[in-house]
Formats: sequence, C-alpha cells, structure tokens
Amino acid sequence: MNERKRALITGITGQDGSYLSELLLDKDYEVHGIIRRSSCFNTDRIDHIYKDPHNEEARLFLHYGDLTDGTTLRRILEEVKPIEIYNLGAQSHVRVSFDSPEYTVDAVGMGTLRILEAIRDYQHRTGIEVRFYQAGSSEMFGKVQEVPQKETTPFYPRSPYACAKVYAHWQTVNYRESYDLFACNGILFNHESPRRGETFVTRKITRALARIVKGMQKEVYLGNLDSKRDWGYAKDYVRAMWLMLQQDAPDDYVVATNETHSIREFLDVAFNYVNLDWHDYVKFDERYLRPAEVELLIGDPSKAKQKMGWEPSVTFDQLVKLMVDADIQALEKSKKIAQGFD
Ligand code: NAP
Ligand code: F7E
Repeated sequence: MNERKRALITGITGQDGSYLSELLLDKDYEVHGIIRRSSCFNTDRIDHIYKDPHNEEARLFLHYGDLTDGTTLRRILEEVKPIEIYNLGAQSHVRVSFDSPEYTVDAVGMGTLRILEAIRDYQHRTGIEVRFYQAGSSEMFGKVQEVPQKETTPFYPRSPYACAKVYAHWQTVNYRESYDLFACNGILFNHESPRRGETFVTRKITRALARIVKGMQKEVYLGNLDSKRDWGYAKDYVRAMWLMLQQDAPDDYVVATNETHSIREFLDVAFNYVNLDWHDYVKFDERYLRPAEVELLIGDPSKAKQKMGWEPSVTFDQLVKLMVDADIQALEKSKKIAQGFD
C-alpha cells in the first residue's frame, strides 16, 4: 500500500493555510501545521477540520513553532518528514509592517531562509526530496514597472513587508539554482474570502457593512480609496499553490485575475448589493494611510494557465457578494446563539 503524502504548512491558522489544509485533506494527504502559542485559541479557521490526535482518523496535526525560531523549524522538519512544505506564515499586513519592520522582516525574510536552510541539510543528509512553496506577493511589484505585471516584471517593493518578500523570493530562486531544491515562488495577487483577516480592506468593509445592515454600526473609517487591486478568491489561489508543487520542474508563477478595481469600486458593489449608498457611511481616517502606497496592481496569469491549467473561478462581483453574504450570515448566527435559538 502507498504511504500517505505528508505536507507541512507554516501559517496554517491563516486564511490561506486553512483553505490549503482542506484541499490537501481532500486529496488524502496527512497535513502538519506549525502554530504559534497564543494566550487565546488561535485555531478558529481550522477547528472544523481538526480531530483529536488520539482519534485513528486524525490526519491533521499541529506543532508549536515560529518562523523566528530556526531550531524548532528544523526539529519539526525532522519529525514530520514531509514531501511538501508550504511557507505561508508571515506578518502579512502591509501597514503594520511600517510599524514593526524588524519583526516583519525577521519572520518573512529570515523565516524563509531558515526553512530553506533546514530543507537543504535534510535533503542532503537523507536524499529525500522536499518540495517547497514560497508565498510571494504582488506587493513585490510595488511601484509598478509594467502593466499588467508578469513573472519577468522587475520588482520595486514599497514597504518593509514587500522588501522582505523580495528577499524571500530571491533566496528561493537561489536555493533552487545552488542546491537543486524543488522550490517554487507563487507571486499571488490579493485574494480574499469570508476567512480574510478583519483588518484587510475588503473584509473590513464587508464586516462593517453587515453590522450597518443589522443596525449595530453607523460608520466605518477607511484610508486611501483610490488604490487599485487585482482581487481573487482565496480558495482558487491555494489550488495554484498545490499545482506548482505537482509540476515536473520547479518554477515561479503569477496568480491573478487580470482585472483591477479600486477600493471605491469594491464599496460600490458591496453597498449597492444591500441597497445602501456607501457615501453615507464611509469616513476618512489618515491613520489608515501608508508612508508609501502601492497605487495599481493587475496581474497576468497566462503562464499559470498555460503550464498548469490554472484559472480563477470567481469574478470580482461574485467575490464581493459572497463576502457580504457570509458576514451577514455570521452576524445572524451569532445573534441566534446569543438568544439561545441555535
Ligand atoms: P494571514 O491570514 O495573515 O495568515 C498568516 C499566518 O502566518 C497565520 O497563520 C499566522 O499565525 C502565521 N504567522 C504570523 N507570524 C508568524 C511567525 N512569526 N511564525 C509562524 N507563523 C506566523 O495571511 P494569508 O492571507 O493567509 O496569506 C498567506 C501567505 O501568503 C502570507 O505569507 C502572505 O504574506 C502571503 N500572501 C497573501 C496574499 C493575500 O492576498 N492573502 C497575497 C500574496 C501573498 P497566527 O494565526 O497565530 O497569527
Ligand atoms: O489594502 C487601502 C490600502 O491591507 C489594500 C496582504 O494580504 O495583499 C494584501 O496587502 C488597499 C491599500 O491589502 C484601508 O491603502 C484603504 O491600498 O487590504 P489591504 P494590501 O496592502 O494590498 C497583498 C498581495 C499581500 O501580500 C499582503 O499580505 O486598501 N485601504 N483604507 C485600506 N487598507 C486597510 N487595510 N485598511 C483600511 O482602512
């Protein structure tokens, strides 16, 4: 009988980590994830797929660790013996990276190097191939040098976060070329979902809108409404991560929709959907501005389509509406629970 494939995911408790875990479990993998110790439970996004490890059917296992702690990363790699590693862990908020640059760069940049070094030694010693996925970002294009952006477009990062991702990108390329690692960079453009962190602009808007609809909130404060992003659906994007590690040779891929929309357009679709006018609710607060802004992102995913058959399945309109629906439903559910109806 074939042994079950084992994957290790950093950032398993995040938006992408949770969808990727679901996808890998569906494909009959054994999934291991690295989580950070926290004073409160931080596994909300994966609780529904977690089974007690004493249960014979358990196929999802969690290990305490941190991207800033190389010794533990090595130990986990030795224990788990994965054939695929997905490096999704990050301080992933661009605005926060300006407040906390050293930590962001340590986790995002050095964290990637720590894993690459651990894989290099493990592979050299055991002769077992470990395929590596690095979660690169469209933020690396920053002040864009070409429209739309593709794999060959030069990077021009505009934040500590983006600078760290560029470092991680080139280290991944460097380890592929120097040590023959099967290491891939996904250059993923913004992708959202009902599981998106509450302080990213899309989720901040849909969550506030749900509360406005339910009469629980009167206004929402935002920053720059003019920047444009290429927004896709997170579930589609984790499929691209997996596909990259199933190819014959490692490579780098842009994953995007090839459409761009401003924050204003996102507001238009979201508020129109519930017959409200966002101008009546959205207020400006300069604290949400960034010292340097990324004005326009739009990605060309032709290579991903041509080589891996990857395509997005959810349009911008569908994405906004599914996020609004999910936040309204979540509020209704929590209200019912509070009233004891559920
Ligand atoms: P996310 O929701 O912010 O999740 C980040 C994950 O990283 C969480 O599990 C978090 O743990 C973990 N983490 C943070 N600091 C860590 C550390 N020091 N050591 C270990 N784990 C740490 O991010 P996401 O949206 O799922 O994105 C996944 C990856 O793709 C990230 O690397 C992000 O930078 C990158 N990316 C995202 C997008 C996007 O649009 N979503 C686009 C391009 C690239 P806690 O739950 O404990 O905080
Ligand atoms: O900002 C503007 C803000 O924080 C989008 C991360 O996943 O995608 C994400 O980074 C835009 C920016 O995402 C608010 O100035 C206005 O122009 O939702 P965001 P991001 O910075 O694009 C990339 C690909 C990643 O890799 C990152 O990890 O929206 N904006 N008002 C605001 N943004 C926030 N957060 N909050 C506001 O109130």
